[in-house]
Order: sequence, then structure tokens, then C-alpha cells
Amino acid sequence: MNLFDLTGKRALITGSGGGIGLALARGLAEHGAQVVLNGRDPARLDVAATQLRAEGHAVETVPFDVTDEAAVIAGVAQVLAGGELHILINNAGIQRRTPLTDVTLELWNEVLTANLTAAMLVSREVAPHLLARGSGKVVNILSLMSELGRKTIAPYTAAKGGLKMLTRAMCAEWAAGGVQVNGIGPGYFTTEMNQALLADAAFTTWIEARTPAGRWGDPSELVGAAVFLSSEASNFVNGQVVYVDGGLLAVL
Ligand code: GCO
Repeated sequence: MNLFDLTGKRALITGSGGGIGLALARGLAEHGAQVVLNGRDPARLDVAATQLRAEGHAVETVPFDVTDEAAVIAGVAQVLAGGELHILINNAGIQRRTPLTDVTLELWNEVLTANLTAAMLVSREVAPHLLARGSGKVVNILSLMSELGRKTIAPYTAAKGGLKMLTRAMCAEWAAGGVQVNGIGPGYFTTEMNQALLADAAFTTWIEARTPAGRWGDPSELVGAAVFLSSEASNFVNGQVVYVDGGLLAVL
């Protein structure tokens, strides 16, 4: 028996038109899952789906804005109308970098909604389906900022810290119903969201020195943790966070 086999499982990955979300969708598909791509841009999802189908994977696209409650209700209903759902990966998120004294309420709400509230909305709509079956997986994509602060990203840090505690709250409510809720905390990865950082030689030098592995991560390196937390291998793992950070959190 392969504990990590996702054959027969169907997974919704939010924000999977590119970046980490698409890497995770590809990884779950490579381990047998049927994947449902989500994002706000249907055209971007279609490009991603075409790539994955060309690689031989079963892919659906369900575009909806995870920050819009009505869109989430309708979008999740559409996903569930398409069949059983076994895995939800709350990946969608944004980054806005500015000093806290310059943070407007609009920016604060934009970041908190995209990175925290959206995970609650989508999970609230998916959970009854998982609980009715008595099994399922929810994986929240956290951050190093669930544990550490860094200047100029206070809203993101607050949101990702909240997402760690929301992961534990979901565990408290849903574990007895056979649903395992856990998190993945990426370190610094070469993603679209981090392009400004990757273009900053001083920052990349600092991160490479601060990270024991001495390098940035590739989004494909998050797949192992995602497959583990999406598979039978994690059936007694609840409320935990797997940090995939090259050791950054482990050392000063
Ligand atoms: C930043 C980055 C980080 C990373 C990641 C680290 O501005 O420092 O965007 O937040 O994206 O979240 O775990």
C-alpha cells in the first residue's frame, strides 16, 4: 500500500493559476489526484490547465474570487456539483510591502481578506462536504511570517499568523469528523510574488546567508509536504505546520 498515493482523490487548490499553487496542483496530479484549479483569471487558469493536461493529468478549472463571499459560495457549489472533493489547499494569497506607518485601512483589509478571510470562507463551504463523508484534508499555506516578523510586511505577517491559529481552530472543530487540517510554511521561494526581492542583490545575499541551506527554494520543493498532508500518510496528523524553509526557522 502506497500511503502517499492520491489516486481517486479530487483536490481543489486555490490560487493555482501559477506560482506555488500551480506547482502544488502539478505535484498532487503527479501522485494521482484529479485537480481543480482556481483563480480570478479564467484565461490564466486555462493556460495552466492546458499545461497540466499536456502532461497527462486530469484537470478542471473553476474560476472564482476567493475574497468575495458570494463568489466563494457559488464557486464551491460548482466544484461540489462536479463530484466528490477530498482535498482543499488554501493557497491563494497576496503580498503588499510598505512601512506599517504607511499602511492604509484599505491595504490592510485587502491583505487580511486575501490571505486569511478567504481561507475561512472557502473552508467553511467545503468542510460540510468532507464532514458528511467523514474524511478529508485541508492544507493551509502559511509562511515564515506565521512565526517571524519582517519590516514592511505587517499586514501579511498578521494574516499568516492568524492563518496558523485558524489552522488550529479548524483542527479543533473538524478533526473528530475525520478531517485533518494542517499547514505548510514555505521559506523564501522563487515565485512571482517574490520577484522584487529576487531582483534585490542585497536581499538575496542576506536570505542565502540567513538560510542554512544557503539558497532559495523552488516551488516544486513544496510538493512533498503537500502530498504528505493530502494523503493517508497524515491521517493522524492534525493542527500541525510543516515548515519547508531550508532550515531558516531552526537557526539564528
Ligand atoms: C517577504 C516575502 C515573504 C515570503 C514568504 C516567506 O516579503 O518577506 O514575500 O513573505 O513570500 O512568505 O515565508
